[in-house]
Order: sequence, then structure tokens, then C-alpha cells
Amino acid sequence: MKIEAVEAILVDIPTTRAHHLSFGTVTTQNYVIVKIHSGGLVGLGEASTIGGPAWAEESTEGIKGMIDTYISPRIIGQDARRIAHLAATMDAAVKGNRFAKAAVEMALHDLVARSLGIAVYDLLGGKVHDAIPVAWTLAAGETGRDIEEGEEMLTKRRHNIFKLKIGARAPEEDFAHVSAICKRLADHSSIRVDVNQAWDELTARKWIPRFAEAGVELFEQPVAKWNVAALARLASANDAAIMADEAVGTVQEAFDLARAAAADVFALKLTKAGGIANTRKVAAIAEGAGIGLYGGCMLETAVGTAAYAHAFAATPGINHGCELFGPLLLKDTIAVQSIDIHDFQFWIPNGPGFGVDIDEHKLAFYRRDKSSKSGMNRGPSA
Ligand code: MUC
Ligand code: MG
Repeated sequence: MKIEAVEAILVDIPTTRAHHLSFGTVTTQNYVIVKIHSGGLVGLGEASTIGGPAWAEESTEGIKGMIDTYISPRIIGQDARRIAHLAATMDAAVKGNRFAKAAVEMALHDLVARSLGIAVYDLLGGKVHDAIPVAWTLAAGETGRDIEEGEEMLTKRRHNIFKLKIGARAPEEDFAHVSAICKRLADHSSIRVDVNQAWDELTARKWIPRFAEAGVELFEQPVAKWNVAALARLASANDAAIMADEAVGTVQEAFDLARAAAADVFALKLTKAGGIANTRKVAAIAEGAGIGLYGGCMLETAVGTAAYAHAFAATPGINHGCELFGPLLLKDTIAVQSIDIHDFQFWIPNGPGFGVDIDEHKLAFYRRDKSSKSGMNRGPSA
């Protein structure tokens, strides 16, 4: 199964509403869609960023450049079925750049599974989850709108886990906002907050117990990702769960966090881990350390969402739900199939591959370069 060509396509899709995070406000999501071609088949992968390089180091422009310049030339002509070998090839050629590698590794999984006529989760050992409870992020930036949105999600039986984005404002203001939402929604749902690294340890030490008292069950990345010691102290001092997100990318970071008892829960994301295989290694470290798991996201399109879903479906122990709602925050889709969320759960799509096909007209509309020819890297014989 020779890899004939690799495309890395920049795509921008507006969100249904402004999404407010501690480091900025997102109104358009930026993606790199990867297509790997072999024998008439196409495997799909995706790297999604939030706020360009504001969430992690990589931007979509950098990811595309990395794939076109350094990754594609090394994998074109090679056997797509040797996914672990190709991952090692990428690691040897490129330090870091895990979002870029993840998008390519996802596309290899999709391609190989499609060639076998099976779902990616079957390539990974089969499903352990048919559906996973799914959170929604309340981040409209206004308490009344967030409450309305939450109540609508409960009525529609779409979501009963809510993640609130805080940290952009003073803790006093965030507390007023979160406690008002807890008063209205906490009896019927699980309320969690994501601080996206915005607090220092002193602020976290002071405010986590107060937020917990108001009804918050889980605190995602309350302090800077490098501050493993602070995370450990917070995890040991609080009954509410402390979840590592930005802090737990690589397998080595997962090991360090586990050794330091610095988190009760790990948020898994294919992009920050550098692919499906590494995500499952992070999950294995969590299993060994008795740490819980959450299926995170980077607000992917239906393509990336399906890739995450297949990896999560085949990973035991995802016991804190997931947040695979990305496509529902976008004004439009580039996929033929829609995601299936009902009864408060995300239902895993079937194959072949990730079970998602590109709507080429939509892709042509949303791709940044507006030209279907550019971005294609071909082998010499293709
Ligand atoms: C993050 O840090 O978890 C995922 C969902 C959401 O609302 O923001 C992201 C990123
Ligand atoms: Mg997070």
C-alpha cells in the first residue's frame, strides 16, 4: 500500500457564536485537513488549533508547512500499513510538532482501515464504548446566555455535563458567573471549569474550595502546564477532581504527572499526544496509576471528531465523559456525515475507516487557498 500523495489543506470555519477562553475569544476555527492517497483510496486526518498558537505551540500555518516540507517527503513511497514505523520515521525527522504528526497518523489509520473495509476502532482491537457521555462548553461570555444554552441542552437531552471556561476575568467575577450557573443547572448536571492555565497556585488554592462548595466537580488545568508540583499539591488538598489538559501531552509528561500524583483525571487529545497510538499509551499510564480519563477535544470538524471517537471507543476507562461536540459549535460542515449526539451521549460512528467522507464542495468553499490543486505533495512516480 504505497503512499502516493499527501495533501495538507488549510480550512477556516466560523463558529456559531463567540467562544471565550482564558487566553482569547474564538470566532473562527482553523484546521489542517490531511488527505493521504493510495491506490484510489484516501485517508483523512485533521489538526485543529484554538486561537492559532495560543493553546499550544503549533499553528495551522506551521502544521501545514511542517507536513509539506519535512513529513510528506519522508513518507511518500512508503507502505501505509507500517503506521508505527512511519510514526518513528516522523519522530526521527521532526522534533515535537505533535499536532502535525497526529494529523498524518490519523490519516494513515483511516486509509489502512478503509483498505481493509473495517472501522478504525476494529483496527485498534474493537469498541469498548458504543457511546460516551458528552459535555458541552458554556463559553458565550455572558451568564444569562450560558444558563439559557445549558437549559436548552438539558431540554433537548443533548448534554448534562457542562464545562465553563474561566480565567479571563478576576476570580471574584468568575465566581459570581459560575455560582449563578451552578444554582440553575447543578441539580441536573455535572458542572466543571476549565481555567486553561490562567491561575497561579495561590489563586487556585484560595478559589478551588469556594467553587467546589458552589457545585463545581472538576477543575481542568487550573495552573500553568509546567507547574506539576502545584498541580500535585492542589490534587492532594482538594476533594474536587483536578484534571490535567495542557500539562499532559506526551507519554513522558503523562508518566511525570502520574509519578507526582499531580492529577485525578487526564484529558486525552489525539493532537497534543501526537496521534492515536500515543494517546492510548497515555491512557495506559493513567490506568497503571489509577488516574481517570476524559475524552477531550480541540473543537474539531466531523473529521477530527470521528478520529478522536474511534480512538476513545477502543480505549478502556474513559470514565469522566468526553467533549466531542466540536462540529456543533461550527456554522457549517465539510463532511458528508453528521455526528450523532442524543440521550446525553456521543454515539461512536461506524467505519469503514473513521466513517466520515469529505463534502468536496464544502471543502472547496472553506479551504483558505480556494484551489483544489495546491497543497498536493506527490511522489516522483505519481
Ligand atoms: C480545552 O482547553 O479544553 C475544548 C473544548 C473547549 O471548549 O475548549 C477546548 C480546549
Ligand atoms: Mg482544556
